Amino acid sequence: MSVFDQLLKVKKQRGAGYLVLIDPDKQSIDDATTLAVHCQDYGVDALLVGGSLLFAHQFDVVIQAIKEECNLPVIIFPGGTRQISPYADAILFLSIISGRNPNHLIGEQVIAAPLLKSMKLEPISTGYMFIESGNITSAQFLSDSSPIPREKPDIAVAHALAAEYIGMKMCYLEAGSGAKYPVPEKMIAALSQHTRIPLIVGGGIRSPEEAYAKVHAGAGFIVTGNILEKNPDVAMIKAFADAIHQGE
Ligand code: 1GP
Repeated sequence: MSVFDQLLKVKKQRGAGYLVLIDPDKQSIDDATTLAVHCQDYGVDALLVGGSLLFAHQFDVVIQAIKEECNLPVIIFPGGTRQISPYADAILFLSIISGRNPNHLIGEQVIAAPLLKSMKLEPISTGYMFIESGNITSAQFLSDSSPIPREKPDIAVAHALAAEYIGMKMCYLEAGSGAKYPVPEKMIAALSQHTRIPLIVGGGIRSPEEAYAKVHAGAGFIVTGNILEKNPDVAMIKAFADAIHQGE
């Protein structure tokens, strides 16, 4: 079964899925592996690996180490074409559709596509949308892309519909890692009402209650990163997983 089909199955069976982001720049290999094993044991559905930059030259090594210890699907969440590894199970094949920078709409993808083919890495075509979140995030700055105003759900809906009609499989609403304000529920609800592709929501989600509110509004998948990097506590992982799997 493809990783995308596994994600759809999780969403169907558990109401929504919980994805934990591991940024190789922010953790040692040992810490990343320990976190991955805790995630597997306490209810996380899949791991995302990636980051806005790549200071540490250990992308392959981190993914290999995680795969040795943990059976969860490992999906690359690439900050650029240097973050591609044959050891992962799939990659979010992102196009920054909220921006108008052609390089991040199609240029980087053209460079990456033959590499993915040769590595037999499953691409999961994803419309990536930045949502204004109270500060300029690393991903916005580095990709030279403006976010969608947080009080304009209609603009977000139009983008998500375009993603669906182009044939993208998922839509990722990104407030940015460490965002001051996460993606508003009103916007998630509008997208969930008007589009059929699953919504991934991440950036600035700091509590299980917030995660639950996003799922209740219509998020299909919740991503957390920072909160577990700061506090890789198993009780916290379980609390997030339980809140997100409310449809179980
Ligand atoms: C960033 O959505 C992720 O792409 C995670 O954000 O680190 O703020 O949880 P946080």
